[in-house]
Amino acid sequence: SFRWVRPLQLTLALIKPEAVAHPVISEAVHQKILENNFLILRRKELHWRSTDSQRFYCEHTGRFFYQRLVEFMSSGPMQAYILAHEDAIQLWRNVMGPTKVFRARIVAPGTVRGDLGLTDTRNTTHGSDSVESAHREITFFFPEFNTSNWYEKQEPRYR
Ligand code: RTP
Ligand code: MG
Repeated sequence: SFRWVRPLQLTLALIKPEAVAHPVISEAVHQKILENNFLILRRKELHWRSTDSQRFYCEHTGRFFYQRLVEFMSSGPMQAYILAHEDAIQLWRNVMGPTKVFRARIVAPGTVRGDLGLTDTRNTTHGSDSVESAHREITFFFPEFNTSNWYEKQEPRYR
């Protein structure tokens, strides 16, 4: 019998600097990616200048946490991933858990932020929140990766 399989969706995931600074933590996040059967299409380590950080988080300009977020994200190397899965955006956000770490610890133990997050800023990971932001963020980190080309290349698959 054949079962319709929905197409793969892309998301951009980041392992933030405080996690990359402790390989046991970044390795645990990497294991979570593998355990959840994401396909890793691209992966790289990079160190932002504060202007990169400001550009990436421009939607949060003026929020009370903006300045410390921008400074923190350019404080050391991080790792960027392009992940593919059915409903990758929502799945990765579920794996990360809530933004606020004390909330994550109480309502979402077992998630990345619930188990490994330190503060609301040093909360281990980032994930795109919509198809539009995934496209913007993938292009931000991997300008040579053509997302629309990738989506078009996917054929309906049966199994
Ligand atoms: P992210 O963008 O990092 O995947 O997380 P998110 O959608 O859950 O959170 P968002 O509202 O987009 O915020 C981006 C990052 O800003 C920091 N933040 N701090 N202190 C605070 O109340 C606060 N709120 C947000 C977090 O580090 C969050 O990841
Ligand atoms: Mg966000």
